Amino acid sequence: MTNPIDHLLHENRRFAPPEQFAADAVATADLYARAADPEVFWAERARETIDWRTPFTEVLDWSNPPFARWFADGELNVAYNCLDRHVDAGHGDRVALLWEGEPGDERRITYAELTDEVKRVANVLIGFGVEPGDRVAVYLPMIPEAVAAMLAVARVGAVHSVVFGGFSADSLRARIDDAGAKVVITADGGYRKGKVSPLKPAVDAALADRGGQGPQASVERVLVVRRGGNDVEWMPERDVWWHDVVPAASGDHEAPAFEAEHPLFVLYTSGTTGRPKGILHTSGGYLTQSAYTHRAVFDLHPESDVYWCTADVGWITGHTYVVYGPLANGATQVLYEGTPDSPHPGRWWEIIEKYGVTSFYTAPTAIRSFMKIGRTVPQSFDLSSLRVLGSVGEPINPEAWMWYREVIGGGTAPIVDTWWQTETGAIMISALPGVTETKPGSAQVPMPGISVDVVDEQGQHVGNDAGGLLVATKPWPSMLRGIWGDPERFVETYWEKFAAQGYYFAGDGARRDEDGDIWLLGRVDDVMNVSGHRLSTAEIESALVAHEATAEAAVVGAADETTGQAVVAFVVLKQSYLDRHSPDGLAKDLRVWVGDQIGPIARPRDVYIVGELPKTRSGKIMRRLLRDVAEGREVGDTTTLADAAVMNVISAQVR
Ligand code: 7RM
Repeated sequence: MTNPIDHLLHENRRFAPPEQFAADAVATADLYARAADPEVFWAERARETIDWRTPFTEVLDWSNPPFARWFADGELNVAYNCLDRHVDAGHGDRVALLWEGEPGDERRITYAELTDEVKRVANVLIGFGVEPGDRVAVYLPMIPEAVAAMLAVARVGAVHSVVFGGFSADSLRARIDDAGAKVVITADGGYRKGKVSPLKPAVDAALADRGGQGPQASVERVLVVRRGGNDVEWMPERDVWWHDVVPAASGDHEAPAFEAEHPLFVLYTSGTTGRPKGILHTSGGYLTQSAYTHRAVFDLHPESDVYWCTADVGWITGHTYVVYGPLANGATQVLYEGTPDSPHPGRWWEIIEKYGVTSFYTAPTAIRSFMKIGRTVPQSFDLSSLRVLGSVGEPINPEAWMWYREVIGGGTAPIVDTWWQTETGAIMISALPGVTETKPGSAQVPMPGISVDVVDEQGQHVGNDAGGLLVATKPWPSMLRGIWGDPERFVETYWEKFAAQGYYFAGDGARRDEDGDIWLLGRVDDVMNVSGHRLSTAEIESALVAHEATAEAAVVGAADETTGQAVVAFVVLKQSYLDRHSPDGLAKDLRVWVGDQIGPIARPRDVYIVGELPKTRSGKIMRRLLRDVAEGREVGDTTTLADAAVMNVISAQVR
């Protein structure tokens, strides 16, 4: 196979950073040269970003690949680095969290207050018998207690497993069992879409007596925050209200030191098939890369910036860029409980105006859903405080990138498109906002100190202007250390494919353009093969979204007698288009459009206009389900869908 993934689209727009931005930028162009020896570079970053209780003398130990050890003889306390040291440095009065509840209630919490709260929660956990290495499940809404809970677990050297609050009792149970959690921290409920969405009942169901079926729940205690005010059942020997025990606990707690490789958290990813994998991260390397990338990529000036990452703490983006990165850097950030459209479609933009947000990090799926409703909503708010915009989670197509830049960023704020994974722990590929000339749709360049490549099936570098598979060619500090309880699956999933080269296989298709910049092309499992041409989902979807009618698109390969596979497209239209036009004949126009934009080989066989696309709860399109529909099969497992009803509607529309 000479060309593992065909390249079809061409992009020649470039945007240099504003002059003043570049002049004041945290990250400067010399970093790339200073990272010529990554181990030297990361050792410097580890010393400058972390207060080590015991300084490390070893940097990387790669003597037992793929099990890396970074800074292994150093010792630290992660929570101390996110809290106490800022207070000790005189920043106790700085606001850490600008919390906004969905109903409009608000709390401002300083570093001193958050430190005090975390010490008390740490003492409560110790009182429950939690010891270093024990697992604690966290199942909470986006409230300050979620941040405090994670940091308290880290502070006592236990391991948190945060389970997204939208997951069901069954998913929660599977995760509690796999990790063998001793304590669960939850809430009665939280606000979502204007209503209280209960959480405690799911915990009760997850821990319910199993009548001799399956493992006995390992959980001894459930700590419950009152947020929703909804009625809950109570098991007095097991359940404890947060407000009864946390304020009453001692506010004295000396943060003990743990080894750099002490486990920090497990986070489950569902992946495309089978049992969720508990991705394991450890302390020193993870915190180093989280804090460093957060500062460099978001150009953090902690005295003046107001940062906001919209991710839930139930996802890796919430772990790294809501909790550990920003707090290690002493940032002031917004934390928002609810959905983007509650109680009105301008809620996010209202929050940006209210708090004067300077740095905003969100997902392409959110940007495209705002494109769908139209620019008049954001344009009725003052967004002029924004100076840097980030994107994460999926490829951002050039059309959405330009909309983000113009409508949200006022045509000047640099956009950083950040590629990384639960497994990588922190950002791996991104522009530096004061350095890189950005290019709509491309994640562009590896971070200083990170080595990635695009290779063919044999692991050979593909060169510029060619597509292939994305790999990391050297270990990095925040890399996963394994899959909880399953070292073989870890080796097999990520390291076996390129064992000869010792590369980490990310599972994503990518290409380098003629400048050597990297473009992400979607998951390799989703690549289509049409008459022997390997086509990526990202490029055809980009072409579809570049049409004036389209807000969102998903394409899949469906079995086809003549071409092997045929491209089948599902598109969601913009409200502004529907207000002015009838969608009759549009499917045909879109087929022709794609053919004109990128060539006849990519022209979809079928275009279906649908109301919504199937997405995971973190907003990623689930193409597997669309493939089932396109091939006329029964739709497969929909348990990880955000809204299970979407597939019924799509199936009916296609039939
Ligand atoms: C951070 C996160 C990881 C997968 C990854 C990609 C996709 C993430 C981008 C992206 C194109 C990006 N972790 N992905 N960021 N694709 N451009 N900037 O999302 O574990 O939940 O997902 O997400 O496919 O492998 S994750």
